Amino acid sequence: MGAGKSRTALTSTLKHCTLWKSDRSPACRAVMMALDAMNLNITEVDVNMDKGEHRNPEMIIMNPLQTLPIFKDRELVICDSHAINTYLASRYRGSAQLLPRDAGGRALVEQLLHYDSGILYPKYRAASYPVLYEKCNCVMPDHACEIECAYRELENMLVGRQWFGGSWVTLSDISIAATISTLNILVPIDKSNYPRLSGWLHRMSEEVFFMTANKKGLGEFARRIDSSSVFDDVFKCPRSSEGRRARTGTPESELQ
Ligand SMILES: N[C@@H](CCC(=O)N[C@@H](CS)C(=O)NCC(=O)O)C(=O)O
Repeated sequence: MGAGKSRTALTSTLKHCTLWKSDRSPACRAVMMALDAMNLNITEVDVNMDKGEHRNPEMIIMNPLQTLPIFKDRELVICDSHAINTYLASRYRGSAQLLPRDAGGRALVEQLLHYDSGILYPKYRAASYPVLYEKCNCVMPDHACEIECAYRELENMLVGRQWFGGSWVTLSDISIAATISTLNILVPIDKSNYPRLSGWLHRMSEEVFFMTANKKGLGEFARRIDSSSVFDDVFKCPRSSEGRRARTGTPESELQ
């Protein structure tokens, strides 16, 4: 049973919170999925990374690393998707499902978040940036090999379990799903070599939050990779998390 299907919490609107994001970024999609899984509405601002908007002076003041996502809750600014998600879960939902409250359960989820941040994400970056930014039109064999190595590790982690962090969907599944669904575009996951991993990704793709928060950006990333062309039609106005969900055609009632 996934958190997306079992949610009972009512939608909360946090008017004092803003997320600067780009849909094609897996790190941003991880935060958007967590927001949707927790039924939290905040202001979302689209930033066009192809135009370098994340390097504008006002963005660099918030995040000297010049990356997205950037999250602001009143005066607090957080610039890492994993830290944003654990903050949101513990500050606003106390969600024992997505982020266990007991020290051991939480450490297991955090271990996977560190795996995503320290192992998976650098592989995504190494393989995709030459295609996104250097006019390279394929994933280099060394990078593809590194990604296959991660698939093997993840396949082994899933022995005897349906989800990475425990018996249900946790924040670790959400972060890993954002990265792995994107890597799957660069180096498709072979079902016969990685049956558990492809089964898990299929289960994740059926979660409501995956459909509302990951699908569209994944498509944008795939088109961007295919064409290496720059999207100009990116939605520019600040809007609410609720508005983004509505555009996917998913009724708000299904999110509760
Ligand atoms: N560990 C960070 C990684 C953030 C990151 O590297 N974001 C990418 C987009 S997915 C970025 O902003 N890259 C800057 C660029 O493409 O110029 C997180 O999880 O938030």
